[in-house]
Amino acid sequence: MPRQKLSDSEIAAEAAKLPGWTIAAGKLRRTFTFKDFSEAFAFMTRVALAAEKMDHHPDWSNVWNRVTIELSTHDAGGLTHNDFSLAAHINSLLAP
Ligand code: H2B
Repeated sequence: MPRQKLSDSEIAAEAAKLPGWTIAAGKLRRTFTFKDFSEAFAFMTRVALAAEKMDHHPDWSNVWNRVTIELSTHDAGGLTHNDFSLAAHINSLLAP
């Protein structure tokens, strides 16, 4: 049930498996810093394509070389497995 809201203990267990992300105001959050704007925007393009494929979209902002991503499931009003799946996928985009 990917869009079922997770409990606090489920969130803690999922978050422990997800390097780099924090829980802030009920959302998963991570800031990524790149060499310059082109690299930041290239990353955003890759995330956008993955998000569209998953039909699960980030709340995000970009300031030059920085991209801040917040994930939550709007339809569920909280965090679901979809958020953790997208976050793990975003991490995998940056894996060496
Ligand atoms: N993205 C996120 N983050 N949360 C949602 O609840 C959501 C979404 N719902 N992308 C999707 C689109 C929904 O609106 C469509 C109709 O499937």
